[in-house]
Amino acid sequence: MPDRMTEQPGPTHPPGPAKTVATWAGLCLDRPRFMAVLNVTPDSFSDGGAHLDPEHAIAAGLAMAAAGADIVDVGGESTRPGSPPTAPDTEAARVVPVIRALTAKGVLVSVDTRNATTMRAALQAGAAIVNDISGLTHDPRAAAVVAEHGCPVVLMHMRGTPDTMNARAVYADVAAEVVAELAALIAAAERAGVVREAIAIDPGIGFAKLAPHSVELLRRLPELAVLGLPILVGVSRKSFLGRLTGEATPRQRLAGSLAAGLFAVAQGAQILRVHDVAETIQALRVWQALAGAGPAGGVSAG
Ligand code: PMM
Repeated sequence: MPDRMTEQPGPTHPPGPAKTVATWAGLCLDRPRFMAVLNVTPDSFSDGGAHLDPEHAIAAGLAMAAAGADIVDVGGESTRPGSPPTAPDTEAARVVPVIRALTAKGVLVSVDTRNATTMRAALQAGAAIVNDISGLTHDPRAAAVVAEHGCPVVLMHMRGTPDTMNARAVYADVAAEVVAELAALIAAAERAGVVREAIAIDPGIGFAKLAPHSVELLRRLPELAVLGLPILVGVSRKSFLGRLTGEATPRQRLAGSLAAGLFAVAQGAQILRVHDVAETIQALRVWQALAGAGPAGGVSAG
């Protein structure tokens, strides 16, 4: 597995809307970065059950890092629409051994949780980043944990909770409302002591969004740049791809995920949250070589 300090040059940004080059979580965002999804759950919509066994999860996380993931995002709670909450103790027991093993091997790990006790346990186990689908609103102690640790944090937009969010997917102007609600999340995090440089934002594709909302948000992703923070996007295997293609099985949505991921990068996404790391990097390399955005070295002479 490549050490992240000696990583090979990866794909560069293809031509598209102007982006602010920044560093976040120690990663220079002069090129697209990849956050790999590792759900240590029995029931996640996209890969539920595949990595519930810690040994399998650790092996899968190492393979994702070896394939080129910049971050491995370890989650212990299913957040698919309608899913009930997981007890934070159960969640922490799932993620901590996996985080400890991955970080011991030099992998940069984020913890995908909305619970402060799980954040704290994960950070103590070596996680470097908090990824909170509730944007630090679900648990009133969460922002303080992030502020105290001074760690990078992903603030994702959603409304309600996974079991109520679909009923909250009502917008007059989805992009403008998501920008305004993200701005409010950023302000609240800053009031709690989180420094602005620590924050990345995420429009929350599929969270309190129906398929047309997700499509419009991706088309209007450049509007999020007004917030001046790194943009992370997760489209991988999501249900809007099923709506667009008729493919009902999340694991069968690789082609759609690649198309949507490339589109998101062209629209200004700087970090892509993906299940299929090698395939995504391959697609991006080819696309940017054809677009003339990447080094010719992206294509071998053979
Ligand atoms: N999507 C899922 C879970 N966590 N976190 C962020 N920041 N962005 C996302 O789009 C996101 C997330 C959905 O479930 P999955 O883990 O099965 O992909």
